[in-house]
Amino acid sequence: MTKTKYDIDNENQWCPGCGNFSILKAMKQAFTKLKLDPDNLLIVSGIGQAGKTPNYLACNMLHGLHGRALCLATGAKIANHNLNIVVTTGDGDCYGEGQNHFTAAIRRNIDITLFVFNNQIYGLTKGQASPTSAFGMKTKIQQNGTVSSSFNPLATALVNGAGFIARGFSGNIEKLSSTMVDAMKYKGFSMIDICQPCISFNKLNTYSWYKERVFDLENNGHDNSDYKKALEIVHQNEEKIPTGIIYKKPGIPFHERLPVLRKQPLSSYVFPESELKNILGRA
Ligand SMILES: Cc1ncc(C[n+]2csc(CCOP(=O)(O)OP(=O)(O)O)c2C)c(N)n1
Ligand SMILES: [Mg+2]
Repeated sequence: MTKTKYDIDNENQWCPGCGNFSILKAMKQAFTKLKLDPDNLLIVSGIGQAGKTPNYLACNMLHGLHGRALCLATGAKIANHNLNIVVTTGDGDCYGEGQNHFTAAIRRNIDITLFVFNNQIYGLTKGQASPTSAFGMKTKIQQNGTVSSSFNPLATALVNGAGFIARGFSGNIEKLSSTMVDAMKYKGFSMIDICQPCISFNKLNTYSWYKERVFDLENNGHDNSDYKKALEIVHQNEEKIPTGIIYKKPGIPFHERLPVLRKQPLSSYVFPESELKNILGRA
């Protein structure tokens, strides 16, 4: 693989053949295309195999609690508006433990980019069902099959007002990295739900299972400004898996919604002593 300035020589703990390697490669390609300064790039994660990603990149990193990556990223963006922030998280981390933070970040339109490594399983803890596991899928724990309906992340994002939603596939690195570039250029909350086979614990959604179903929306003349069409696409059943940008519309990001943040990032704000005294009732 070509060397990039985001390479780092840390021991990698992913299983050989894991789809995460392709996602990492696509990220490096996207950062290279965007000429991002590693000093001005922050990767935030929660817990899981996907959560280990920041350890494998030479830039700033914040590895937080399970399900809480979006909260940390929100704080970082409020403190420093110029920082490029990418959250790398898993389907369990983001749509299970972190589900409330997922919708909160969308509704606030935090200007960050979310990459969900969606292998439809809890990988790190060795194969329990995740929110995106297919209904009825059998695992070591769910021996008679899952009893909850599968969570639909892109439909959730769309109906909660997300301005940039896309689906990627780890089996097509070129396409994935170009979607990542578009997501990072977008001003506001952008997300890519990335289909990624877990070769060790998900025996249903395998590489060949995805290969047979994945297709590129852009080759099919999709107009990504069409909300009704996007609604239809995010409700398509899993026999056909559309990839690429599903919906895109401009919006006002969170740090431009609040008057105090519009003027400066929180880290440069000097709280007036008089206001503090008023609040504390000792004026
Ligand atoms: C509060 C809390 N609950 C549960 C766990 C155990 N745990 C660690 S990772 C994980 C699931 C990770 O799944 P996912 O986000 O899909 O990531 P993957 O490993 O599949 O990439 C769980 C349940 C934990 N570390 N902390
Ligand atoms: Mg997972």
